[in-house]
Amino acid sequence: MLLLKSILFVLLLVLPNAVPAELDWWQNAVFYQIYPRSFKDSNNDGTGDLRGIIQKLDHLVDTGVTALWLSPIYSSPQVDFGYDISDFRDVDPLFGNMSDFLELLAKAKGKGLRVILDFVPNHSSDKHEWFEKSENSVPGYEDYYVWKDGDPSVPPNSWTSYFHGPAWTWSTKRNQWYFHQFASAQPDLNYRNPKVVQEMKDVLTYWLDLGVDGFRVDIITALFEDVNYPDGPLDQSAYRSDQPETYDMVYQWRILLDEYQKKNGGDTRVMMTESYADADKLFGYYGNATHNGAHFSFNFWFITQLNKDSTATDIKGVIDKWFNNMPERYTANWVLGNHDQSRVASRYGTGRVDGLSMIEMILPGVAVTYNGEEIGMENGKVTWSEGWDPQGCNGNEEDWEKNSRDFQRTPYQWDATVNAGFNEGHKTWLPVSDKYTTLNLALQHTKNLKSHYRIYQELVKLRQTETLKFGKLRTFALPNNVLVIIRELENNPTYVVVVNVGDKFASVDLKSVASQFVVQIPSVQSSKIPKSIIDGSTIYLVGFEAVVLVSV
Ligand SMILES: *[C@@H]1O[C@H](CO)[C@@H](O)[C@H](O)[C@H]1NC(C)=O
Ligand SMILES: *[C@@H]1O[C@H](CO)[C@@H](O)[C@H](O)[C@H]1NC(C)=O
Ligand SMILES: CC(=O)N[C@H]1CO[C@H](CO)[C@@H](O)[C@@H]1O
Ligand SMILES: [Ca+2]
Ligand SMILES: [Ca+2]
Repeated sequence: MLLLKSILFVLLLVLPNAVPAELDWWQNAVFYQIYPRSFKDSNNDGTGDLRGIIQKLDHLVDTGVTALWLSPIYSSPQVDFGYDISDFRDVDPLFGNMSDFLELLAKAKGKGLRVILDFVPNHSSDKHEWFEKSENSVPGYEDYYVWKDGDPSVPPNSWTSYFHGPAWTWSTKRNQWYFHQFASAQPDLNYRNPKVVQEMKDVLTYWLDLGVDGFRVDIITALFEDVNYPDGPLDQSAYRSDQPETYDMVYQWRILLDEYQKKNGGDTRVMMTESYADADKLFGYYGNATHNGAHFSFNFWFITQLNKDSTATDIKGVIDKWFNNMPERYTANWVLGNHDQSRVASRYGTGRVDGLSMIEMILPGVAVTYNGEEIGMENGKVTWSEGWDPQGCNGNEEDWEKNSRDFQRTPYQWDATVNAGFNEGHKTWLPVSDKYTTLNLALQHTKNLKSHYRIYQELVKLRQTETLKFGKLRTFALPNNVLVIIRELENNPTYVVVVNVGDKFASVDLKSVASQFVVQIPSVQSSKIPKSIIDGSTIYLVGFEAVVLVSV
């Protein structure tokens, strides 16, 4: 009894420091990105839709994720697959209608899933009513977009669109040029016009009123350009990306979200921003000394700074760089893929799929999963004539493989039935990968089978432990190309991820961490037995093997 009392006493002394306040719902969440066109086609027209997503909500529940982010579902001519929006307040008929969306929202919430919408503020479609009015100089709408006078044969400056060709298109209706960072069908909105600022704030409020849990802000970097649109052989990105006014707009949206919550109650409405910037520009999206910004700004460094040839030292470097630059009050996040990037399996090699999931999931903060990565989907095969993506199709055929983003957008591989279960055998908008008979969810779901999916599920579960929520982080890159990530928290088990980044046999000595470990989650190529005990002093790893261990 005395012993128990003294243990309790010690615990009480230690606990207040060791365990910080509970995390807010989003701070260790996994956000699952659904690319609606390719997820599930409920009506066999070849394109995924909202009713398809409703049918598959139980898959999300099964993964253990607690939030989904929908790529754009708004009315759109689909020039850039929904990122060209002709009505920010309605659902495209291709995906369903508003009642389908409301049903999706209610059913998702009923299953404990938060719903995040894509907010695409930089541009609208050229078919948006605002653009049509602006192009026709309807009073009040003249300055909704960026218009410049000039010679119809010479664009106002040398800037190029991200989708090839000049960033300017001549309007014969207005006899002026309009600016577009992306396709000419995606004219940039003019945020120096207070009416535009208010319109877009109203769009946010509109969806909040319908009950969404927050927004993922598309390509925030591009919002403002230098007011002079300077010409010449200059570093364009300095004038068209990450401008001071852009950060200010993010801070204004954050105020809107916070005030909305204050007024209407409920949980935090979250904002995440998309910028591929490096450290010097990126953290400004989280906020500054006096203002809060996004709850987190996507960390794409695994995508932009690592590849198939990266070593354990490179990976450790990217992780450490993040924490050395991020102010401590912010929440980290890790993004391995999305609909713009080659599939993880294709980018880093199929052998590294589980190791990367383990790294992403054991690190502190938010994890973001692009649909299909949980089963290790690979890039599909799409020929030049089958492709759709303007980034590929507007370029040359020789550059197709390099430019197109269609390969990572092929339909989700649900099972081994016709069209991978995406629909019932009708033509699909992009071809289904021919790998689907052996690479699909149903197969990986098989009981007692070791699979990318089973590993992913286990990892998501592990994130609920106190250690992974609050534990300190240590990282090591060993000379034999093995990466070790340790999470530890007083009075809790220590979790260690060991990843053999290379293809050579390797062994590691972890006895300074613990003399013995229990094997928690082995990668698919591992022969280690889950729940077995291994000695900390010599842990052998075959090429690419990865394993989550827990101290005993
Ligand atoms: C929306 O579409 C569904 C089918 O997906 C249909 O049953 C429903 O009647 C439609 N609702 C409205 C308001 O058009
Ligand atoms: C922080 O942002 C606000 C709002 O944009 C701005 O007024 C202020 O100058 C910024 N502070 C710093 C230190 O940059
Ligand atoms: C990851 C992502 O959402 N990328 C989008 C960024 O914005 C451009 C233009 O809206 C889209 O083409 C990308 O797909
Ligand atoms: Ca459909
Ligand atoms: Ca812009």
